[in-house]
Amino acid sequence: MATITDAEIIITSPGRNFVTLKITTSDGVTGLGDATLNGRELAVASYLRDHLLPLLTGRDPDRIEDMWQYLYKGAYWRRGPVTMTAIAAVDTALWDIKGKVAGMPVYDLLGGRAREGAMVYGHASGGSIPELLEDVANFREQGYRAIRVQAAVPGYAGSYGVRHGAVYEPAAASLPDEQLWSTEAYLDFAPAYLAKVREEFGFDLHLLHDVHHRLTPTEAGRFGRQVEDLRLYWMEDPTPAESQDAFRGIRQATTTPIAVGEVFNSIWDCQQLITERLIDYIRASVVHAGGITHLRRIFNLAELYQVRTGSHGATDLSPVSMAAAVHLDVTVPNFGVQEYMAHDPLTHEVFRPTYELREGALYPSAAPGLGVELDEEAAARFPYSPKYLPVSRRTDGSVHDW
Ligand code: EZ4
Ligand code: CO
Repeated sequence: MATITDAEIIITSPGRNFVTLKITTSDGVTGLGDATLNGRELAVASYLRDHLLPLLTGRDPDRIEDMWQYLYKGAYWRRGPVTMTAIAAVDTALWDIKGKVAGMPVYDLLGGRAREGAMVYGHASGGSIPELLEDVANFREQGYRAIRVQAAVPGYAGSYGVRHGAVYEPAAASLPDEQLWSTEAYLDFAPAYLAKVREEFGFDLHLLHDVHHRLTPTEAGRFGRQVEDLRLYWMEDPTPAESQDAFRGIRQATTTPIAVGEVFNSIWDCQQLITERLIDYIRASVVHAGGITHLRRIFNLAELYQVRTGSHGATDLSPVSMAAAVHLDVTVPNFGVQEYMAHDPLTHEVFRPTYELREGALYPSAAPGLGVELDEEAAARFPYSPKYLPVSRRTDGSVHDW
Protein backbone atom coordinates (compact mmCIF):
# COMPACT_ATOMS: atom_id res chain seq x y z
CA MET A 1 0.00 0.00 0.00
CA ALA A 2 1.24 3.46 -0.90
CA THR A 3 1.12 6.02 1.88
CA ILE A 4 1.11 9.79 2.05
CA THR A 5 4.68 10.82 2.80
CA ASP A 6 4.62 14.57 2.35
CA ALA A 7 2.24 17.50 2.08
CA GLU A 8 3.28 21.02 1.28
CA ILE A 9 1.47 24.34 1.08
CA ILE A 10 2.37 26.70 -1.74
CA ILE A 11 1.25 30.30 -1.40
CA THR A 12 1.74 32.44 -4.47
CA SER A 13 0.37 35.63 -5.99
CA PRO A 14 0.72 35.60 -9.78
CA GLY A 15 -1.88 38.29 -10.49
CA ARG A 16 -3.83 37.36 -7.36
CA ASN A 17 -3.34 35.15 -4.30
CA PHE A 18 -3.60 31.36 -4.47
CA VAL A 19 -3.04 28.68 -1.85
CA THR A 20 -2.28 25.20 -3.19
CA LEU A 21 -1.78 21.91 -1.39
CA LYS A 22 0.65 19.40 -2.89
CA ILE A 23 0.49 15.84 -1.55
CA THR A 24 3.23 13.29 -2.31
CA THR A 25 2.94 9.52 -1.86
CA SER A 26 5.53 6.85 -1.07
CA ASP A 27 5.38 5.89 -4.77
CA GLY A 28 6.51 9.40 -5.67
CA VAL A 29 3.13 10.42 -7.12
CA THR A 30 2.03 14.00 -6.45
CA GLY A 31 -1.43 15.55 -6.42
CA LEU A 32 -2.60 19.16 -6.28
CA GLY A 33 -5.57 20.68 -4.49
CA ASP A 34 -6.72 24.31 -4.50
CA ALA A 35 -7.11 25.86 -1.01
CA THR A 36 -7.80 29.46 -2.01
CA LEU A 37 -10.37 31.42 0.02
CA ASN A 38 -10.42 34.92 -1.41
CA GLY A 39 -9.32 37.50 1.17
CA ARG A 40 -8.92 34.86 3.92
CA GLU A 41 -6.13 32.86 2.25
CA LEU A 42 -3.80 32.59 5.23
CA ALA A 43 -6.51 31.25 7.54
CA VAL A 44 -6.87 28.18 5.30
CA ALA A 45 -3.08 27.85 4.99
CA SER A 46 -2.87 27.76 8.80
CA TYR A 47 -5.75 25.28 9.09
CA LEU A 48 -3.91 22.99 6.69
CA ARG A 49 -0.43 23.48 8.10
CA ASP A 50 -1.29 23.48 11.79
CA HIS A 51 -4.18 21.04 11.92
CA LEU A 52 -4.51 18.82 8.85
CA LEU A 53 -1.03 18.08 7.55
CA PRO A 54 0.04 16.29 10.77
CA LEU A 55 -2.93 13.91 10.23
CA LEU A 56 -2.07 12.97 6.66
CA THR A 57 1.33 11.30 6.88
CA GLY A 58 1.20 7.52 6.71
CA ARG A 59 -2.43 7.37 5.50
CA ASP A 60 -3.65 5.54 2.42
CA PRO A 61 -4.16 8.06 -0.43
CA ASP A 62 -6.63 5.69 -2.11
CA ARG A 63 -9.30 6.08 0.56
CA ILE A 64 -10.73 9.39 -0.55
CA GLU A 65 -14.21 9.06 0.92
CA ASP A 66 -12.84 7.83 4.24
CA MET A 67 -10.36 10.72 4.35
CA TRP A 68 -13.24 13.15 3.75
CA GLN A 69 -15.33 11.66 6.57
CA TYR A 70 -12.32 11.56 8.89
CA LEU A 71 -11.45 15.23 8.34
CA TYR A 72 -15.07 16.44 8.42
CA LYS A 73 -16.43 14.44 11.34
CA GLY A 74 -13.11 14.12 13.13
CA ALA A 75 -12.75 17.89 13.55
CA TYR A 76 -15.90 17.96 15.71
CA TRP A 77 -16.43 21.53 14.39
CA ARG A 78 -18.29 21.00 11.18
CA ARG A 79 -18.66 23.12 8.06
CA GLY A 80 -17.55 26.74 7.57
CA PRO A 81 -15.61 28.14 4.62
CA VAL A 82 -12.13 27.74 6.16
CA THR A 83 -12.64 24.11 7.20
CA MET A 84 -14.39 23.12 3.98
CA THR A 85 -11.79 24.79 1.76
CA ALA A 86 -9.01 22.95 3.61
CA ILE A 87 -10.86 19.62 3.27
CA ALA A 88 -11.46 20.43 -0.42
CA ALA A 89 -7.73 20.83 -0.99
CA VAL A 90 -6.95 17.40 0.46
CA ASP A 91 -9.84 15.79 -1.40
CA THR A 92 -8.93 17.33 -4.76
CA ALA A 93 -5.27 16.37 -4.39
CA LEU A 94 -6.26 12.76 -3.66
CA TRP A 95 -8.47 12.58 -6.78
CA ASP A 96 -5.53 13.94 -8.78
CA ILE A 97 -3.27 11.24 -7.32
CA LYS A 98 -5.81 8.47 -7.93
CA GLY A 99 -6.10 9.52 -11.55
CA LYS A 100 -2.35 9.57 -12.04
CA VAL A 101 -1.96 6.14 -10.42
CA ALA A 102 -4.78 4.71 -12.57
CA GLY A 103 -3.53 6.47 -15.71
CA MET A 104 -7.00 8.00 -16.13
CA PRO A 105 -8.38 11.50 -16.26
CA VAL A 106 -10.52 12.29 -13.20
CA TYR A 107 -13.69 12.35 -15.34
CA ASP A 108 -13.19 8.66 -16.02
CA LEU A 109 -12.83 7.92 -12.33
CA LEU A 110 -16.17 9.71 -11.88
CA GLY A 111 -17.93 7.40 -14.31
CA GLY A 112 -16.95 8.92 -17.63
CA ARG A 113 -18.10 11.83 -19.71
CA ALA A 114 -21.74 12.60 -20.41
CA ARG A 115 -20.63 15.42 -22.72
CA GLU A 116 -17.41 16.45 -24.42
CA GLY A 117 -17.08 19.89 -22.89
CA ALA A 118 -18.66 22.19 -20.32
CA MET A 119 -20.39 25.31 -21.64
CA VAL A 120 -19.02 28.34 -19.84
CA TYR A 121 -20.21 31.88 -19.33
CA GLY A 122 -17.93 34.89 -19.54
CA HIS A 123 -18.20 38.22 -17.77
CA ALA A 124 -19.05 41.23 -19.92
CA SER A 125 -19.19 44.58 -18.22
CA GLY A 126 -19.07 48.29 -18.89
CA GLY A 127 -18.84 51.66 -17.21
CA SER A 128 -21.75 52.65 -19.47
CA ILE A 129 -24.33 50.89 -21.64
CA PRO A 130 -22.36 51.42 -24.92
CA GLU A 131 -19.23 50.02 -23.25
CA LEU A 132 -21.20 47.03 -22.03
CA LEU A 133 -22.61 46.35 -25.52
CA GLU A 134 -19.10 46.51 -26.96
CA ASP A 135 -17.87 44.02 -24.39
CA VAL A 136 -20.78 41.65 -25.10
CA ALA A 137 -19.85 41.85 -28.80
CA ASN A 138 -16.26 40.87 -27.91
CA PHE A 139 -17.43 37.80 -26.04
CA ARG A 140 -19.73 36.85 -28.92
CA GLU A 141 -16.82 37.09 -31.34
CA GLN A 142 -14.78 34.81 -29.12
CA GLY A 143 -17.54 32.21 -29.40
CA TYR A 144 -19.16 32.52 -25.98
CA ARG A 145 -22.76 31.28 -25.96
CA ALA A 146 -23.48 32.44 -22.41
CA ILE A 147 -22.54 35.85 -21.06
CA ARG A 148 -23.01 37.52 -17.69
CA VAL A 149 -23.63 41.26 -18.02
CA GLN A 150 -23.05 43.99 -15.42
CA ALA A 151 -22.91 47.75 -15.96
CA ALA A 152 -21.90 50.53 -13.57
CA VAL A 153 -24.95 52.21 -12.08
CA PRO A 154 -24.71 55.92 -12.99
CA GLY A 155 -23.36 57.86 -10.02
CA TYR A 156 -22.05 54.66 -8.37
CA ALA A 157 -18.66 54.14 -10.00
CA GLY A 158 -17.71 51.24 -7.75
CA SER A 159 -20.69 49.12 -8.88
CA TYR A 160 -20.01 45.43 -8.43
CA GLY A 161 -18.89 43.38 -11.41
CA VAL A 162 -17.52 46.14 -13.62
CA ARG A 163 -14.07 45.86 -15.10
CA HIS A 164 -11.64 48.74 -14.70
CA GLY A 165 -8.77 47.65 -16.94
CA ALA A 166 -8.04 44.71 -19.18
CA VAL A 167 -9.03 42.07 -16.62
CA TYR A 168 -11.98 42.17 -14.22
CA GLU A 169 -10.64 41.49 -10.75
CA PRO A 170 -12.77 42.45 -7.75
CA ALA A 171 -10.17 41.61 -5.05
CA ALA A 172 -7.48 44.17 -5.67
CA ALA A 173 -7.05 46.47 -2.70
CA SER A 174 -4.60 45.83 0.16
CA LEU A 175 -7.44 46.94 2.45
CA PRO A 176 -11.10 46.58 1.43
CA ASP A 177 -12.27 49.41 -0.80
CA GLU A 178 -15.55 50.89 0.52
CA GLN A 179 -18.05 51.52 -2.24
CA LEU A 180 -21.34 53.33 -2.31
CA TRP A 181 -24.52 51.48 -3.22
CA SER A 182 -28.11 52.50 -3.91
CA THR A 183 -30.69 49.78 -4.40
CA GLU A 184 -33.14 52.30 -5.88
CA ALA A 185 -30.64 53.45 -8.52
CA TYR A 186 -29.73 49.85 -9.36
CA LEU A 187 -33.36 48.75 -9.72
CA ASP A 188 -34.06 51.67 -12.04
CA PHE A 189 -31.03 51.00 -14.20
CA ALA A 190 -30.36 47.25 -14.44
CA PRO A 191 -33.58 46.20 -16.28
CA ALA A 192 -32.87 48.91 -18.86
CA TYR A 193 -29.41 47.68 -19.79
CA LEU A 194 -30.49 44.05 -19.81
CA ALA A 195 -33.20 45.06 -22.29
CA LYS A 196 -30.63 46.86 -24.44
CA VAL A 197 -28.48 43.73 -24.61
CA ARG A 198 -31.48 41.72 -25.85
CA GLU A 199 -32.37 44.45 -28.36
CA GLU A 200 -28.87 44.45 -29.76
CA PHE A 201 -28.05 40.74 -29.67
CA GLY A 202 -31.43 39.02 -29.67
CA PHE A 203 -32.31 35.82 -27.89
CA ASP A 204 -29.73 33.50 -29.44
CA LEU A 205 -27.50 33.98 -26.41
CA HIS A 206 -27.74 32.88 -22.78
CA LEU A 207 -27.93 36.09 -20.76
CA LEU A 208 -26.97 36.01 -17.08
CA HIS A 209 -26.94 38.68 -14.42
CA ASP A 210 -25.45 38.72 -10.92
CA VAL A 211 -27.32 40.65 -8.21
CA HIS A 212 -24.57 39.80 -5.70
CA HIS A 213 -26.88 39.33 -2.70
CA ARG A 214 -27.90 42.97 -2.68
CA LEU A 215 -31.72 42.85 -2.76
CA THR A 216 -34.38 41.88 -0.28
CA PRO A 217 -36.64 38.99 -1.37
CA THR A 218 -39.39 41.50 -2.19
CA GLU A 219 -37.10 43.65 -4.31
CA ALA A 220 -35.68 40.57 -6.02
CA GLY A 221 -39.17 39.33 -6.82
CA ARG A 222 -40.02 42.66 -8.41
CA PHE A 223 -36.76 42.72 -10.37
CA GLY A 224 -37.26 39.15 -11.61
CA ARG A 225 -40.79 39.95 -12.75
CA GLN A 226 -39.67 43.12 -14.47
CA VAL A 227 -37.10 41.26 -16.61
CA GLU A 228 -39.18 38.12 -17.20
CA ASP A 229 -39.69 38.80 -20.92
CA LEU A 230 -35.92 39.15 -21.37
CA ARG A 231 -35.70 35.44 -20.51
CA LEU A 232 -32.53 35.53 -18.46
CA TYR A 233 -30.65 32.25 -18.13
CA TRP A 234 -30.52 33.18 -14.45
CA MET A 235 -30.46 35.93 -11.90
CA GLU A 236 -27.66 35.13 -9.52
CA ASP A 237 -27.62 35.62 -5.75
CA PRO A 238 -30.78 37.74 -5.68
CA THR A 239 -30.70 37.91 -1.87
CA PRO A 240 -28.39 36.68 0.91
CA ALA A 241 -28.96 32.99 1.55
CA GLU A 242 -28.30 32.55 5.24
CA SER A 243 -32.03 32.05 5.41
CA GLN A 244 -32.93 29.57 2.69
CA ASP A 245 -36.57 30.38 3.29
CA ALA A 246 -35.99 33.86 1.84
CA PHE A 247 -36.04 32.34 -1.64
CA ARG A 248 -39.65 31.19 -1.39
CA GLY A 249 -40.97 34.73 -1.85
CA ILE A 250 -38.80 35.33 -4.92
CA ARG A 251 -39.89 32.01 -6.38
CA GLN A 252 -43.54 32.89 -5.94
CA ALA A 253 -43.12 36.32 -7.50
CA THR A 254 -41.33 35.40 -10.73
CA THR A 255 -40.39 32.70 -13.23
CA THR A 256 -36.97 34.25 -13.85
CA PRO A 257 -34.61 31.36 -13.02
CA ILE A 258 -32.65 31.68 -9.78
CA ALA A 259 -29.01 30.71 -9.19
CA VAL A 260 -27.21 30.78 -5.86
CA GLY A 261 -24.35 29.15 -3.99
CA GLU A 262 -20.94 30.71 -4.63
CA VAL A 263 -20.49 31.31 -0.89
CA PHE A 264 -21.91 27.94 0.16
CA ASN A 265 -19.60 25.45 1.75
CA SER A 266 -21.77 22.38 2.32
CA ILE A 267 -24.83 20.49 1.24
CA TRP A 268 -26.61 21.82 4.34
CA ASP A 269 -26.45 25.36 2.92
CA CYS A 270 -28.68 24.30 0.04
CA GLN A 271 -30.69 21.35 1.34
CA GLN A 272 -33.93 23.31 1.61
CA LEU A 273 -33.25 25.36 -1.53
CA ILE A 274 -32.90 22.15 -3.51
CA THR A 275 -35.45 19.83 -1.94
CA GLU A 276 -38.15 22.51 -1.91
CA ARG A 277 -37.27 23.52 -5.49
CA LEU A 278 -36.63 27.14 -4.53
CA ILE A 279 -33.78 27.54 -7.04
CA ASP A 280 -32.91 26.46 -10.58
CA TYR A 281 -29.09 26.39 -10.44
CA ILE A 282 -26.71 25.49 -7.64
CA ARG A 283 -23.41 27.40 -7.82
CA ALA A 284 -21.31 25.76 -5.10
CA SER A 285 -17.70 25.13 -6.11
CA VAL A 286 -15.17 22.34 -5.70
CA VAL A 287 -12.81 24.52 -3.68
CA HIS A 288 -15.24 26.09 -1.21
CA ALA A 289 -17.65 23.19 -0.81
CA GLY A 290 -15.46 20.34 0.34
CA GLY A 291 -13.86 19.12 -2.87
CA ILE A 292 -14.98 16.84 -5.67
CA THR A 293 -16.38 14.29 -3.20
CA HIS A 294 -18.76 16.72 -1.53
CA LEU A 295 -19.69 18.80 -4.58
CA ARG A 296 -20.65 15.63 -6.41
CA ARG A 297 -22.98 14.80 -3.50
CA ILE A 298 -24.59 18.26 -3.79
CA PHE A 299 -24.98 17.88 -7.56
CA ASN A 300 -26.48 14.42 -7.17
CA LEU A 301 -29.04 15.73 -4.66
CA ALA A 302 -29.84 18.60 -7.02
CA GLU A 303 -30.45 16.18 -9.89
CA LEU A 304 -33.37 14.61 -8.01
CA TYR A 305 -35.12 17.99 -7.95
CA GLN A 306 -34.31 19.18 -11.49
CA VAL A 307 -31.86 21.74 -10.16
CA ARG A 308 -28.94 22.17 -12.55
CA THR A 309 -25.34 23.06 -11.84
CA GLY A 310 -23.60 26.39 -12.48
CA SER A 311 -20.39 26.27 -10.49
CA HIS A 312 -18.63 29.36 -9.29
CA GLY A 313 -15.51 29.87 -11.40
CA ALA A 314 -14.14 33.37 -10.83
CA THR A 315 -10.38 34.04 -10.96
CA ASP A 316 -10.04 33.40 -7.23
CA LEU A 317 -10.51 29.72 -8.07
CA SER A 318 -7.10 28.54 -9.22
CA PRO A 319 -6.58 26.54 -12.43
CA VAL A 320 -6.44 23.46 -10.16
CA SER A 321 -10.03 23.83 -8.97
CA MET A 322 -11.10 25.00 -12.43
CA ALA A 323 -9.75 21.71 -13.83
CA ALA A 324 -11.52 19.76 -11.08
CA ALA A 325 -14.76 21.61 -11.84
CA VAL A 326 -14.56 20.80 -15.55
CA HIS A 327 -13.84 17.11 -14.87
CA LEU A 328 -16.93 16.95 -12.66
CA ASP A 329 -19.06 19.11 -15.00
CA VAL A 330 -18.63 16.78 -17.96
CA THR A 331 -19.83 13.79 -15.94
CA VAL A 332 -22.96 15.00 -14.13
CA PRO A 333 -26.34 14.56 -15.87
CA ASN A 334 -27.71 17.84 -14.48
CA PHE A 335 -24.89 20.10 -15.65
CA GLY A 336 -26.04 23.61 -16.59
CA VAL A 337 -23.13 25.96 -17.16
CA GLN A 338 -19.67 26.69 -15.71
CA GLU A 339 -18.57 30.19 -14.74
CA TYR A 340 -15.24 31.07 -16.34
CA MET A 341 -13.13 34.19 -15.97
CA ALA A 342 -9.83 33.94 -17.81
CA HIS A 343 -6.92 34.10 -15.38
CA ASP A 344 -4.32 36.84 -15.48
CA PRO A 345 -1.49 35.72 -17.83
CA LEU A 346 0.86 35.77 -14.81
CA THR A 347 -1.25 33.01 -13.25
CA HIS A 348 -0.23 30.73 -16.13
CA GLU A 349 3.45 31.28 -15.37
CA VAL A 350 2.79 29.27 -12.21
CA PHE A 351 -0.13 26.97 -13.09
CA ARG A 352 -0.13 25.01 -16.36
CA PRO A 353 -3.58 23.60 -16.95
CA THR A 354 -4.35 21.37 -19.92
CA TYR A 355 -8.07 22.12 -20.25
CA GLU A 356 -8.92 24.09 -23.36
CA LEU A 357 -11.44 26.80 -24.12
CA ARG A 358 -13.09 26.38 -27.54
CA GLU A 359 -16.28 28.05 -28.81
CA GLY A 360 -17.47 28.98 -25.34
CA ALA A 361 -16.84 25.62 -23.69
CA LEU A 362 -14.05 24.17 -21.56
CA TYR A 363 -12.73 20.75 -22.55
CA PRO A 364 -10.82 18.67 -20.00
CA SER A 365 -7.70 16.97 -21.30
CA ALA A 366 -7.31 13.20 -21.20
CA ALA A 367 -4.12 13.58 -19.12
CA PRO A 368 -4.13 11.36 -16.01
CA GLY A 369 -5.53 13.06 -12.91
CA LEU A 370 -6.55 16.70 -13.20
CA GLY A 371 -3.93 17.59 -15.81
CA VAL A 372 -2.51 20.66 -14.05
CA GLU A 373 1.18 21.26 -13.28
CA LEU A 374 2.46 23.80 -10.78
CA ASP A 375 5.90 25.38 -11.32
CA GLU A 376 7.22 25.91 -7.78
CA GLU A 377 10.15 28.06 -8.87
CA ALA A 378 7.79 30.39 -10.67
CA ALA A 379 5.44 30.37 -7.65
CA ALA A 380 8.27 31.60 -5.42
CA ARG A 381 8.68 34.67 -7.63
CA PHE A 382 5.18 35.93 -6.63
CA PRO A 383 5.00 36.41 -2.85
CA TYR A 384 1.65 36.77 -1.07
CA SER A 385 0.33 40.28 -0.60
CA PRO A 386 -3.08 41.00 0.94
CA LYS A 387 -5.91 41.61 -1.54
CA TYR A 388 -9.46 42.22 -0.43
CA LEU A 389 -12.90 42.38 -1.96
CA PRO A 390 -14.72 45.71 -1.65
CA VAL A 391 -17.30 46.45 1.03
CA SER A 392 -20.58 48.05 0.07
CA ARG A 393 -22.18 50.93 1.99
CA ARG A 394 -25.59 52.54 1.58
CA THR A 395 -25.91 56.26 0.96
CA ASP A 396 -26.54 56.77 4.71
CA GLY A 397 -23.15 55.19 5.42
CA SER A 398 -24.34 51.86 6.84
CA VAL A 399 -22.95 48.56 5.59
CA HIS A 400 -25.02 46.87 2.89
CA ASP A 401 -25.08 43.21 1.93
CA TRP A 402 -22.19 42.31 -0.29
O1 EZ4 B 1 -17.41 38.03 -6.04
O2 EZ4 B 1 -15.35 35.23 -6.75
O3 EZ4 B 1 -20.01 35.28 -9.78
N1 EZ4 B 1 -18.95 35.63 -9.40
C1 EZ4 B 1 -18.73 36.46 -8.40
C2 EZ4 B 1 -17.29 36.68 -8.01
C3 EZ4 B 1 -17.13 36.74 -6.51
C4 EZ4 B 1 -15.73 36.40 -6.10
C5 EZ4 B 1 -15.65 36.24 -4.59
O4 EZ4 B 1 -14.42 35.74 -4.21
O5 EZ4 B 1 -19.67 36.98 -7.86
O6 EZ4 B 1 -16.78 37.81 -8.62
CO1 CO C 1 -21.55 35.93 -8.21
